[in-house]
Amino acid sequence: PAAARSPQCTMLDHEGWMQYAVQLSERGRLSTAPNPWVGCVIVGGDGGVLAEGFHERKGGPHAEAAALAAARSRGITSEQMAEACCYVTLEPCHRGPGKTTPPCDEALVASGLREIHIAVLDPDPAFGGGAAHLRENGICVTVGTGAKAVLASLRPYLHQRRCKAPYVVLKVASTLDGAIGCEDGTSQWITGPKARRHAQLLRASSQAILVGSGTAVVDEPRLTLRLEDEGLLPPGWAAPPKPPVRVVLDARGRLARGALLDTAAAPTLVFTTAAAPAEASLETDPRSLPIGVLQLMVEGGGAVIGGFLAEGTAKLASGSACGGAAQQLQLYLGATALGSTAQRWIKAPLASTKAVTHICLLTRRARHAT
Ligand code: AOF
Ligand code: ZN
Repeated sequence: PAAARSPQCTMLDHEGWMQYAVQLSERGRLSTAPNPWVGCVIVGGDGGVLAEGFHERKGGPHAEAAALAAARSRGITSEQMAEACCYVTLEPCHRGPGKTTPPCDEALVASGLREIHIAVLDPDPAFGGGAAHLRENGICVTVGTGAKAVLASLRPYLHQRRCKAPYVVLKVASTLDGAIGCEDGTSQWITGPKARRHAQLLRASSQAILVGSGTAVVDEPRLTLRLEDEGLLPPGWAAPPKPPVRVVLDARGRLARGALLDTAAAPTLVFTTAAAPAEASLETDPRSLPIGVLQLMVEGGGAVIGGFLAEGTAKLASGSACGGAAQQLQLYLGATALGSTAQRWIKAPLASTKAVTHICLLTRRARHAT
């Protein structure tokens, strides 16, 4: 039976408190994979914050567990909890095989809370069912509060759990006339410092970064993070526990040397085909590769980006529920290839064939222009 709604809670600005919980959750964005980033705030009957928490890393306390621990350490009584309202961005987890921490639904029931707002349900089939468990225990549960913001923030996690494939972000730095580089390599910096900082954060929120062998050989990118050196970590955010895995598509085995093969900086996974000479095959210890890629960032070059987009168009045309091979485009726009500085960027979801076709045209032109 649903508990009677406590009058205090109906007075509160539910959407506003959920926005606050989303802000808390973002502090874990770079560090929680393969888990989702989640935030939780418990608001007392008088409208003040009793406790809050966010999930920082797999194996550590979940957002709800962190908030409940904070409430205990502040001496919050179960009477105060009974009058409080709890906001959590993701459905509290339920007992399931392979869980590494205690289930949050049971902890919430034991806390004495009577009212809980959940923004979105957990699509992870192993740990869903928390909302039903809370209701069965007499807690008044509202699902959908602030859902729009959480759907946007948690998209990589939600996509990965639903589609069993990473959320793929294509990053393209392009001039307004559609060039992504010059033959002599002088256009390395289409982007200005602001856009490059943004791209660093994009790398940090990805668990893998992919390039083609052309980019690997010509640009010799390190594809590593320089967040702390450059003071790019937003205040209060937890740093990524590991550098993203570097992935190189190297069909013909051209990657014989270079910075990407220095695996002291980050692990590198090289995909070759039978067309590669035997001596190009490299040994990788699979145990050194972190698992759980929620977000994959594709950094180029033109042929690889074009390949992802072409495959995307085909999948979209076939009506695939999970969309194409890529889900988002980050397009950094600079004025000209030489000495230009992109300080603006466009983030576009690749959910329609129209968008993909448009971008395909752009990158095809770009390839011809280089
Ligand atoms: C929550 N709150 O803050 C998070 C949840 O191995 P575990 O114990 O960390 O459980 C992992 C699963 O818990 C993860 O796959 C997802 O379904 C859920 N994440 N749930 O109640 C949180 N991060
Ligand atoms: Zn949990």
